[in-house]
Amino acid sequence: MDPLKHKFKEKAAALFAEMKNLLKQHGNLKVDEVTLDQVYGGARGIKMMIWETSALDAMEGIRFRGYSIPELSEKLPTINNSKEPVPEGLFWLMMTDEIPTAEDITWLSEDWKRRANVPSQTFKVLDALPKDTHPMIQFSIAINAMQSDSVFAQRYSEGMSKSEYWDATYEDAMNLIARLPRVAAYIYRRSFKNNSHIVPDNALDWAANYAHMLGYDDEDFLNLMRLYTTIHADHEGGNASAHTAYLVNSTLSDPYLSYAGAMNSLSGPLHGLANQEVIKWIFEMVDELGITNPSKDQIAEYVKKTLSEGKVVPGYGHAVLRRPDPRFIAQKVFAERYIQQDDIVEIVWKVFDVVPPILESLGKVKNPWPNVDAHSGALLVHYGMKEYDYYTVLFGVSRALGVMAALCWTRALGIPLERPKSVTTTWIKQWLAKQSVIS
Ligand code: CMX
Repeated sequence: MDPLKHKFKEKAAALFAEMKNLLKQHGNLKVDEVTLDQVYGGARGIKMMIWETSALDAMEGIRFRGYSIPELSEKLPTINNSKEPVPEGLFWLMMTDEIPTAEDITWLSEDWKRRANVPSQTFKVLDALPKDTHPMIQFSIAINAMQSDSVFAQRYSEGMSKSEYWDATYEDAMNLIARLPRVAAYIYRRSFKNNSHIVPDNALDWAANYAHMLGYDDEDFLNLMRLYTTIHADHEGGNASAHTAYLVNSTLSDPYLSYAGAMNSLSGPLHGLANQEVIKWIFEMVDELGITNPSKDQIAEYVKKTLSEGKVVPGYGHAVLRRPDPRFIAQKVFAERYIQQDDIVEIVWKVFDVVPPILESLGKVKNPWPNVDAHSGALLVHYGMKEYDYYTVLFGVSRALGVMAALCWTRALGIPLERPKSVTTTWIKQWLAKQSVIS
């Protein structure tokens, strides 16, 4: 058994026993109350699922196994002279709740290389699609196409015992993560670079190799990809893409089918697609104003126009966060460190000054601050990746780390089929009448 799987097995067995004991002793205690606002309001804040790999605090932002992003930068070991944390380290941490050694992540990086062989039909399926198919649709289809290789589906059909579900999920999770950069880079090169594909460089770590296969070998871009794929990896379980994967996987659909579902969810403009919408919105603003360095007043006017047209300001607001997203801040710090001067980056920083007071003045927006998507596109444009239709695929490659680690935990804990209760408005009115609230 490989060292990560071995460690995971021990940790998972211990948590399983603890969970059983907690449920036996306290299973009928209430952890939450649900208001009518929450029932009609997208189930905001209702505690109803287990997600071991990260937790989101409204004020502090994301913590992965208790560590903030700056703490991860300090504590996670690096490889290949990386100046940024590498996602191999974060994945190990999410799986084991332990900071890995440099040796651990070197092993993991090599293991993903061994698993990276993409089933050939995946490329044939992609090649059959019109070239202008949105990259996220191609990505979702490609993940479904790889499903024929699912260890979970194969072993289930052979009568696998429940106690082995975590093991088969682990194999699929590791294979899927290993293969995504190749598939995602293939989509980029076929959509935007005339089908001129780039072979992997096995001397590189996972994120750097992805950057290389995309066609960007600048050392700073490799570091950007390491940071990008680390900070986008997980955002607790309730966000739409993670929750979709959790729901689909709860039916014992295998990790490929679950992750394709997650990617369809990430493709929405209120979620992952917002990263393309931000840059599109900035490009349109610059085009309309006819200048590359608009003033804060000009940006404010453009923001007001966007709102008056009944649209949202992309990259701002969040369902949980109530402060600037630390993932936005991490990217700002990256830009300050690596980029001397860049018009689009400067626009992003001016927008950061201008938008919050305007959104606050609407009196209804709960969080006027930037989220992760407000900054990422400007960094990509700086290094030459201007094809913003592709940006959500980068997010999707990264998000696999958190979701796949979490699915290993979910299957190890034997979490059952998810099936919340829905009600009708008629039921609500009858219920209110019983509370003597309405007659
Ligand atoms: N611009 C304009 N209006 C906004 C807004 C924004 N950025 N953010 C919230 N609002 C509006 C909502 O549309 C809602 O208006 P109505 O009552 O008229 O429908 C009102 O403010 C209250 O919304 P909220 O409770 O503050 O926010 P929600 O939890 O409902 O929604 C989110 C959160 C992210 C969907 C929303 O802030 C938004 O649409 N932001 C822009 C899109 C975006 O950046 N999404 C990426 C989020 C991060 C990610 O998942 O990747």
